[in-house]
Amino acid sequence: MKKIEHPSGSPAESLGIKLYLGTAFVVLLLMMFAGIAMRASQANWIALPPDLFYQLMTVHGAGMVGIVGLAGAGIMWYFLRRHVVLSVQVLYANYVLFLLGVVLILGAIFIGGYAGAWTFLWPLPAKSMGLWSAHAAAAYVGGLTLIGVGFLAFYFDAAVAIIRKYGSLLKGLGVDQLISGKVDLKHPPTVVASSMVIIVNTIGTLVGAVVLIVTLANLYFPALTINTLLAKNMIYFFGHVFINASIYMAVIAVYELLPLYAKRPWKVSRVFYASWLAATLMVMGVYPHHLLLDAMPKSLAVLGQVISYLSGIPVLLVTVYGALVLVYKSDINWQPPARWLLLSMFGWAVGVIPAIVDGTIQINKVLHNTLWVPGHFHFYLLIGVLPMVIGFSLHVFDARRALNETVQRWIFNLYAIGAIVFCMAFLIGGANSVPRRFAQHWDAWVPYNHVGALAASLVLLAMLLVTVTVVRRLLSSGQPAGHASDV
Ligand code: HEM
Ligand SMILES: [Cu+2]
Repeated sequence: MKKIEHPSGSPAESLGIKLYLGTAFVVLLLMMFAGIAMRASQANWIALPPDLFYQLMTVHGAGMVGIVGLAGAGIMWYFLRRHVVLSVQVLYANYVLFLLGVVLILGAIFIGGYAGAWTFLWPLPAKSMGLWSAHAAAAYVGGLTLIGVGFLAFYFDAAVAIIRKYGSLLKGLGVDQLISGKVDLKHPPTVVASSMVIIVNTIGTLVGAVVLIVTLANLYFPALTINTLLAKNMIYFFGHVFINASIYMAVIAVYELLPLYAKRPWKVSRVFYASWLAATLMVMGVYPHHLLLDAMPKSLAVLGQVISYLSGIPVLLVTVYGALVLVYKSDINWQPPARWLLLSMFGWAVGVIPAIVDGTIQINKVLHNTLWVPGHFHFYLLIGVLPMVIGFSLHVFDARRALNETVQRWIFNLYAIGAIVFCMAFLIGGANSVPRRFAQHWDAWVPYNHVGALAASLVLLAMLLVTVTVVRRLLSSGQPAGHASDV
């Protein structure tokens, strides 16, 4: 494989990316530990008091979603920086706001006892039945708001940079080329994906900020309220868009790195542009699939179902199909990063299937609020997004120091098998009507939990070993590796 040195990365930039990634791996490990504690408690191996279970569930949900967002932002920034001029100060500002938010959230949960889940569903933060104070809820909501402000600044900087170079975000997205049919084969997929994420996640985060601020105000001025169903709509719009945007940021690693290993370029096309445009519109219209059980207008529920079928599909298809075409009969170099990136394609593609099943109204009536739901999203987060982050991290720093192939292969297998079994235990439990978000389980449900907790331990072990490898490379002074757009 041709090794290309980083063309323009300043030390401050490298350090910024290292901070994002190093923080991500440490937090991922801690949150996995919290996850295993929950699963082991459901398996009756340890006895977590229910209040602690829900605190862990809150920190795990918020922590995982937030940190995947941060890692995705790091990946996006690293590659987008090769094409447009980004501000390194904003990169750091986002990081600092993120950390401040985390401190507030940790204090809210472990000092204040806030345990209302990461979704802070209205009016739960204010109605704790004495379990936590208004201040604790305010610290949680305030922490999320700080993180949101950081992301808004991050996207604003990226938006300005793309508009400066390409004229508009729609041009970044390739819409003009899609319409005119004159495809510029040099237009980077990274800019397409980044433009999409900037558009949807700015809107999503702003909606989130509004409902966060209303929630905050209500804690101290109870007369100030919001319609419950409206609040739920806003929260799920924000939550759905944010986690999806994290996937769409992390997938840039596949566009930029897989071509390097397959020694073939990843070219844009009209189909590619059309898929990303479709995803831009649909990711925002699909969130009603979280509200199929609510008293929503039927038309919106139907819209939620229909778009659920279509939403993830275009980008997923062009990406997975593109990845397969890229490696098919290529003389791909199956080094560890390439393996992880291909695993991510598997996890993302397979995880979407149970998601679509659950997005069907008739099925949702039965499956919603069962472990089927964590089953599908752990599938595409644990086996889809995390492998993107891992593949990127193993590739990007100190690429000249070879990885021990045999050891890395074992770690990879351990992770893949553990993660698949772990998700299947959730899915099978859900198919048998085991509810989600229950601290205590009936005896009949416990066998699934045993399998899940065991498999999760394998994942944690593998992740620990990956983290050791990654952190050693982050701490070394080696230069960041190249990427497809240098070729
Ligand atoms: C070894 C890895 C992991 C383990 C053991 C684990 C375990 C768990 C458990 C036991 C639950 C609660 C399920 C229930 O409702 O009873 C849960 C929920 C959740 N997990 Fe994980 N998880 C892992 C990885 C991840 C990852 C990588 C992500 C995201 C990137 C993630 C995001 C979430 C979210 C968003 C929830 C929902 C929390 C809620 O219902 O409010 N988890 N996880
Ligand atoms: Cu959703």
